[in-house]
Amino acid sequence: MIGSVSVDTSPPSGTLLINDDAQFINTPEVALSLSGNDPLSGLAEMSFSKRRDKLVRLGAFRLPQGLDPDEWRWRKNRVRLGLRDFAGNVSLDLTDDIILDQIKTGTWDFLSI
Ligand SMILES: [Ca+2]
Repeated sequence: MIGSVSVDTSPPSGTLLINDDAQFINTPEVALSLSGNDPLSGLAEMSFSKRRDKLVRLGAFRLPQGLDPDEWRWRKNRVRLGLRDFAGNVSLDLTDDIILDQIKTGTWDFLSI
């Protein structure tokens, strides 16, 4: 009997969201959600970056550690995620941005009449 070989030419897909895709935050605490999927050969590896660094290979897919609030004190913050499957296909980088806005918009004046 001749075995069959599956050929996987499709890159993995995934999602990457900071605070459910919010555009702004006013405190540096964030919630990061990410997912990855590769139906044929499976997810082999993920790469991740916070701020604007180069992607760092992190091995097996997992929630990246070390996202403490100090990482998010920049005004504009970007995370990037790259995925690779066991056939070597690489996803396009997924990115999400969030802006830390801690500037008050105005002051209330209370007038006594
Ligand atoms: Ca694939």
